[in-house]
Amino acid sequence: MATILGVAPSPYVRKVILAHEFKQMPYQLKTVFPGSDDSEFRAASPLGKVPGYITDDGFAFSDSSVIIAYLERTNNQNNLYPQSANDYAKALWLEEYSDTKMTEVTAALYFQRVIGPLFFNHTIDETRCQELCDELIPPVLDYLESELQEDYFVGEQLSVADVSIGGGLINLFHADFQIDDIRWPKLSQYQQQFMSLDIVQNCIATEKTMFNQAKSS
Ligand SMILES: N[C@@H](CCC(=O)N[C@@H](CS)C(=O)NCC(=O)O)C(=O)O
Repeated sequence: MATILGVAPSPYVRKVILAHEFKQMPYQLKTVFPGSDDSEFRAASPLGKVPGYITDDGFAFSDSSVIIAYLERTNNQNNLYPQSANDYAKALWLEEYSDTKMTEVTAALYFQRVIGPLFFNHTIDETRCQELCDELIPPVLDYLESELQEDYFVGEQLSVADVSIGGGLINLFHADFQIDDIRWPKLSQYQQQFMSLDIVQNCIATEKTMFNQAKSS
């Protein structure tokens, strides 16, 4: 069975877990924190970033986008890459946008309000939260609203764009950021639908268990 090295609340680990769940591929999660010196982890992830990954035949590498590309090559069910060249390019672009610009701002708020206080003894910086909520996150949501089709970001079925962007929306959910359904009606509806998927509910439940353990330790 493949091993994901990382921590469930990481947006990039979450993305890889969701991809496995969607493609119905077995995996185990081995808890490794970012920056760990664990030699098995460093062999998979020389930069010390999570997720690292070890395939069921022992091949090790890292990066959520690379892991999903590998999954698509090795398993043909529930494809996360759209068929047409244009849709494929669009899905990869939205994955990239989510992994960079969207994560930069959503993970910053998630760190301020959840990850920092629970795991790093961090005191919430309210001025930074205000800046994120009022100035930095809204333009990202404006862009996503403009790109959203009906039920999915690309085509008629879930793709790597949804797994990636949906994961970013979970950051906002954990951080108590409400997506205003007047300003972002499609995205607000999309978030509700995405979060109601069983595979997403399971991910959120695992993450909440970790939060509760951290609270009580
Ligand atoms: N491009 C990488 C980014 C992974 C990443 O930045 N992970 C964060 C945790 S959410 C990390 O390990 N940060 C530690 C560091 O940057 O040293 C991916 O898609 O997997």
